[in-house]
This record gives sequence, C-alpha cells and structure tokens, in this order.
Amino acid sequence: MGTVLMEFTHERLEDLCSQVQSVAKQAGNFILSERQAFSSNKIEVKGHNDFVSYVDKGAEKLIVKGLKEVLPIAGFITEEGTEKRDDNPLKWVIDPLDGTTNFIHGMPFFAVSIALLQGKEPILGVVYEINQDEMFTAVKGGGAFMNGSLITVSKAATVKDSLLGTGFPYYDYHLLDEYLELFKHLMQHSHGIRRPGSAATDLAYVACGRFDGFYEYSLSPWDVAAGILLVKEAGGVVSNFDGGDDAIFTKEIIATNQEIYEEFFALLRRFMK
Ligand code: 2AM
Ligand code: CA
Repeated sequence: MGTVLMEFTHERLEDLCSQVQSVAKQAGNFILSERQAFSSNKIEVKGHNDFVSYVDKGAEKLIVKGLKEVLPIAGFITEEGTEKRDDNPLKWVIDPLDGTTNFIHGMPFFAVSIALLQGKEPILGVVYEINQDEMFTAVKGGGAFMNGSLITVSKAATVKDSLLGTGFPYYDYHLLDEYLELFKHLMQHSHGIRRPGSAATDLAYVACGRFDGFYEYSLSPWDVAAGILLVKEAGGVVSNFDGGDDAIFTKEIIATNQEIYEEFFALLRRFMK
C-alpha cells in the first residue's frame, strides 16, 4: 500500500497529536530559554526582511528529530530546510518559529507550527503560542482545542461587527495598492484590524474566536498548514483569494467564521482582484 493511502484511525491520530504536542512544547522551551541570551549579531538575512537565527535552526532540528521518532515513515517540508525529504505524500510541514521578527525584537507573538499532511490535506495540526503557553490542536474530524478545551470560531454575523487579523506585505509588494484599499475600507467598516506578526497564531485566534477573520498574501505552507486545520475543525471557512480550498500552497489565505465568509470574500474580490 502506498503511503498516500495510509489510513489513520481517530485514536492513532489523537495519539500522534499528543506526541507532537510534546515536541512542540520542547521546542517552545528551547526558544524561550534562548530569548534572554539572544543577540541581534546572530541573525542571518535570508531575503528582504526575511531573517533567521540559530534559534530557528536549533528549534527546527529538535522538532525534526522528535517527529522522526513519532512517525519515521513521513517526509518533511520545513521553513529552514534543515531536512529535505518532501517526496513522500505523507509529510510534516514545520515552522519552528513563526514570528521570527517578533522574537528578534522581543515582541510577544511567536509560535511553533507543525502539521501532518496527507497529499495536500492537513490531518493533524498543532500551533503552540509560546509566550501565552497556549497549545492549539486539531486532528481531522475531531474538533479543535486550546490547552485541551474545545474551541469554536466566533459568531459575529457581519464584517462591521468583526475584529480582523492580517499580515502586512513585507517583501512581496505586487498587491500592495489593492491591499491598502481593502485595509482602508475595513478600517472604517469593522471593529478594527490587528497585525500580530505570526500567521500561525492569527489562524489559531480565528479558530478560538478572538479574531472573526484573517487574511494575508504571500504566505508559505509552513506558516498556515496547521492553522488551516484548526480553523476548519473549529467550524470556520478557509480559502484562497479565488475561493479555492487549497490555501496551503497558493500563498493567499482568507479564514473566517461561517457567517461572515461570503461578505468578506466579496470585499476581498472587490478590492484585491
Ligand atoms: P516567519 O516569522 O516564520 O517568517 C506574517 O506576515 C508572517 O510572515 C509570519 O507568519 C512570519 O513568519 C512571516 N514573516 C517573515 N518575515 C516577516 C517580517 N519581516 N515581518 C512580518 N512577518 C514576516
Ligand atoms: Ca519561521
């Protein structure tokens, strides 16, 4: 049987999920312990506004080692590329430190994000927001949880009554003008817009109802794979800017509760397409 057809029982997924939480927590503890001693001299620049430190790489190595023990058969897609085995349809998608810029500047939002993908579909997702010690988890078909308690998306019925999360473009400016037009509109027709700086955390916040919606473009699979499953399992809707449901690989994402999705999608199309 090819790995793409590998079936996991709900119990098996739950068991994997609790092991992944331990790995995420270990990485979180490492990241936190390095924070005091962190020096800006130790930052490398990957691209325009794209930073990486030994903390990102160290956390990633720790996570990869842990996950190899949890499920040796699976491949990997990782942000820092310390492990390259992405030919397996069953693979871990890892961001060891989502919110590196926040981490570097001593700002609060940064998280470990780990998803297990079967083909293009996430079947397990863990986002661990380190500062608040909040562990967001989901397995396909099993609901979403924060520190073990069931979470659901918000009940806001209109965009006007919504608090929205977004990420500002930081290296890809091809939609900047359209983005700012939508921003201008939402600023005047919503409860407000926040930019925490960690997409994984933003999606977890949609899942638990703190945000009613989130949108951003030019994200990578490791930023969103786990968060997408969290939002879906918490009863929300996720799509790309064309309405397609494969937002992991299409670099554009909208994630909202059920109620505001159509209205928000229409606004996005009006201003950004
Ligand atoms: P990262 O920290 O793992 O790279 C938010 O816009 C998303 O973009 C975050 O998930 C963050 O993931 C990524 N990002 C990378 N560089 C950034 C920057 N300079 N400012 C904001 N976000 C950045
Ligand atoms: Ca990262």
